[in-house]
Amino acid sequence: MTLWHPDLLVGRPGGSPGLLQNYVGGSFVGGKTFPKLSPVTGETIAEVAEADEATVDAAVSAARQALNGPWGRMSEQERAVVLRRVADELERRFDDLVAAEVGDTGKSVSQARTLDIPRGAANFRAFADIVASASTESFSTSLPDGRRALNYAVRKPVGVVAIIVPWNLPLLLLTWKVAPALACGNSVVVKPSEETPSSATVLAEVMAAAGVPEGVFNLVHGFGPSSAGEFLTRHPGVDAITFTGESATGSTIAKAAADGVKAVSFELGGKNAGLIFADADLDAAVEGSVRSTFTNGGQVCLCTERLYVERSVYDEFCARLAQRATELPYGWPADESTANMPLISSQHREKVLGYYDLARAEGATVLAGGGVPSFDDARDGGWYVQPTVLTGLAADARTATEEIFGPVCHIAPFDTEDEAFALANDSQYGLAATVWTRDVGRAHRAGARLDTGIVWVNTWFLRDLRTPFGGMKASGVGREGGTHSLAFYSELTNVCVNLD
Ligand code: NAD
Ligand code: 6OD
Repeated sequence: MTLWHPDLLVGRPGGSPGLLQNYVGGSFVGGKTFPKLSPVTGETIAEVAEADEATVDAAVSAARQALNGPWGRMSEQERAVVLRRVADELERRFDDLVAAEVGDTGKSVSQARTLDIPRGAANFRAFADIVASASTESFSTSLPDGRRALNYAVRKPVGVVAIIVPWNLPLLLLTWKVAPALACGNSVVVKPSEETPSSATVLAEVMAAAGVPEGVFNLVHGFGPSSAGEFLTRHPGVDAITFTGESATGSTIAKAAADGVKAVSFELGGKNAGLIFADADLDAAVEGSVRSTFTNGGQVCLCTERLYVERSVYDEFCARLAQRATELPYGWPADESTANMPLISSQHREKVLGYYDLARAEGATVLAGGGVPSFDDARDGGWYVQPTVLTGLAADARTATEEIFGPVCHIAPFDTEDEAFALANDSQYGLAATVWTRDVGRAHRAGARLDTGIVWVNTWFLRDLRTPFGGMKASGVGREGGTHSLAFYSELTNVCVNLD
């Protein structure tokens, strides 16, 4: 059955909607549907089958059963071979996945082609390599009373892993968790965001084509509360939950996980700081801040919403960033030059525009943007906002402290390095920070003193998948990436063999 109609999902008006279904135990299954709207035009582009409690239950049962089948008997090297086949198949379905991601989010084809979809395949290759070369510890033991033993650890899957992800980088964030979970021999039930059901549905087809055994990968569509998300996190058959999304949702899921004493990994929100020192290459700092603020419509958890600039270059930096914000091309997603994208939903646009209004009420100066663009075509039915640059807010203003998740930043001056680090750390969040400086000593001091899971120096969102990824404070619990992912997605059994 063809479930997929890429031509209808490129964010242009005029197509008829397709149907996206759940994937349980190797079969596509339906349900009551809800509409998926294009962020570009507001039109319905697909109908999505919502998983009810029985469908979620069937998905968890299928995942449990798969652990007792051929998947459960494979070695790490054999699973690595399957993961590489998944990566190959993702590349074969490249155009469909680009269309899926662009259709669901309204992002530009150039971003989907260069970031989102390649990272999907890269995630599977990286974790195939990581698991195939992973080792466990062993100890030759000799006790004071003369007894001797060999201790060694055996890595085992955790079991059935629930994977719940948001809408901003749908395939990238989903595969970032599916790949290590499968590499470690688990089976998974995934719930993509209700806003972005398409690439996950293609991924289900990819899993089947790559020969992943039935029940190892299951997909349930739907919402959070009283829907597939809650049914999944409360299900007693789920052994571990990995979640990416808002900090408040993480808190709700933590409560559900507590009832079943389930392991959790949380990648949550941020209000990330960028520090621009006067010794920085200012051209690079401006362009880097354009990227870190406006990429993906500012809808990346790693985006910079707070910029602090050393006073001697503050005026120049503000003027240049504001100028660049007004120059970013709109355009349809299919146009290669498009830099702006719509927000994901009308509800999210209301939230972001609410912060634009609040910023004015809190006394901000709007250096760029602050409103809604007008197109005189079908995009006026979509959810665009202008990239926005603010100054003049008090340090404790809500606009300067709460995560907005849109194309907006606030810029404030600083005078000393200590002050810059203190301003950056003055946040409930601790996900990422970006530092622009030519002073190598300062770069290392920033790494040591900034309370964030990631510190980028003279770059932003440069990723090596072997490195620890996650957030401090309200930005998360735990680390994934490289062997840190193996630690979450596997259990270790220590075997102690008496040598006497
Ligand atoms: P969200 O928390 O609203 O939703 C995320 C997912 O959780 C969705 O699939 C949603 O349906 C589901 N969900 C919602 N309520 C639930 C519940 N009660 N039980 C189970 N599932 C539930 O987040 P969003 O709006 O989709 O995404 C934006 C947020 O995600 C931002 O805060 C952003 O910073 C964060 N984010 C963090 C990272 C990271 O790596 N730290 C990455 C991307 C996005
Ligand atoms: O690059 C990654 O692995 C990752 N998890 C990125 C998260 C981006 C947040 O929107």
